Amino acid sequence: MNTSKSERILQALTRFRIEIPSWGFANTGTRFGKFIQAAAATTTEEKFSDAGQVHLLTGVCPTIALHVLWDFPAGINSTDDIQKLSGRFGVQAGSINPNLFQDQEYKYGSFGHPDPAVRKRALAHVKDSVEIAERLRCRDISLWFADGSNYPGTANIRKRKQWFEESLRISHNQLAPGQRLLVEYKPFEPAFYHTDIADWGMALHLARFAGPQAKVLVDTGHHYAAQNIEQIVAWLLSEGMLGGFHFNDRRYADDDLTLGSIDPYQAFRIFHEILFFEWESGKQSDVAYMIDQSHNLKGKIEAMIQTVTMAQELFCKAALIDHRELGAVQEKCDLVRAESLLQDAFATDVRPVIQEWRVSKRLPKDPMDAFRQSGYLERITKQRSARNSQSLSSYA
Ligand code: PSV
Ligand code: MN
Repeated sequence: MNTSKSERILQALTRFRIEIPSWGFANTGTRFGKFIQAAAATTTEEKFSDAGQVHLLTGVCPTIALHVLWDFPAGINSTDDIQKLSGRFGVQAGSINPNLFQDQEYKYGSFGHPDPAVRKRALAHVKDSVEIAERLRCRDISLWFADGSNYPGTANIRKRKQWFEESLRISHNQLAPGQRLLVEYKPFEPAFYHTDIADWGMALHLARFAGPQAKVLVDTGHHYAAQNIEQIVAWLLSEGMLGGFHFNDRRYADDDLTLGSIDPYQAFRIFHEILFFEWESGKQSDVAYMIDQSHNLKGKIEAMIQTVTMAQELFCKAALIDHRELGAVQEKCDLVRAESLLQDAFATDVRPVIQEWRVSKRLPKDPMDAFRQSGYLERITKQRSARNSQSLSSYA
């Protein structure tokens, strides 16, 4: 590989960071049941500990996304504990995710619920989440709504849109300067007829309505199978409305598979759109890269390391594209040359340069191998298996 290519990779490595989700270390399942893992994290402390391992070995995951209902047992009063965990395990709190989908009150919706009392309750939870984020100096409050309906005629879609507009604007006005509200969309599930924020256009409208600190969050699993996600990314970038990503891969729907396991070229194309935009506009985009995966069958920490290193590789590959040349051949409509610039970059083995970079940063050359050698998994399996098998019996 020539020096200029290695330099491009090194520049990409210097800036690439990705946030890992606390819920990726916990026991999760499908709607048919949970498969309990002996080493799964059951407390916020354990989630921080596991996230700390991933960061220790990869060096690129300094923050952990937290879900308020799952990670803040004492609500807003948990922030001191979270700060202590950050200090102990070397990872900071990242995006704060309010939970507006799990309480019984939200059976028919949260911001879209016809009962104003439920909407008020949902608003109070978001207000608390903004306060939590402020105390922890977290920039992003990331909102996902399960709101929708299962049968035609059962919900007033226009009224619900209006309630969303109102509540998001109120929530936006509670933000501190510099904080952001990220609005996530999803076409279906758990609602199977209509979902209140079903696609990027709806999320874009609502984010704009909410105010200037609201942006759109793209979860790669939240699209219909044939959708061109990188085009959505390009449009949101050009509108200044792309706030961040929840990365994962999928074969069918919101499968939450590890990034790149099905279609690594897609994640590469997304990174390409971002880097091409940055080159053209001359400014670095302000986009939060986050992982949103829950691993049912793979070991959770290994799956996370696998995902992080895959994301890092795909980002580096995308950084190899010569934008000046791409722009020139696009103008000449030289389709084959333009396409091969992407294909050649994608086909380049960037791993040797990444390994050199890791060594230069005193990181293990191969984070997965280092994890397997470390004894951490064996230790936590011993410590956690009794509690996890208890939770197994409570599922029987
Ligand atoms: C919903 O499918 C989602 O993508 C949202 O981001 C949630 O916060 C997350 O998964 C965890 O349930
Ligand atoms: Mn998500």
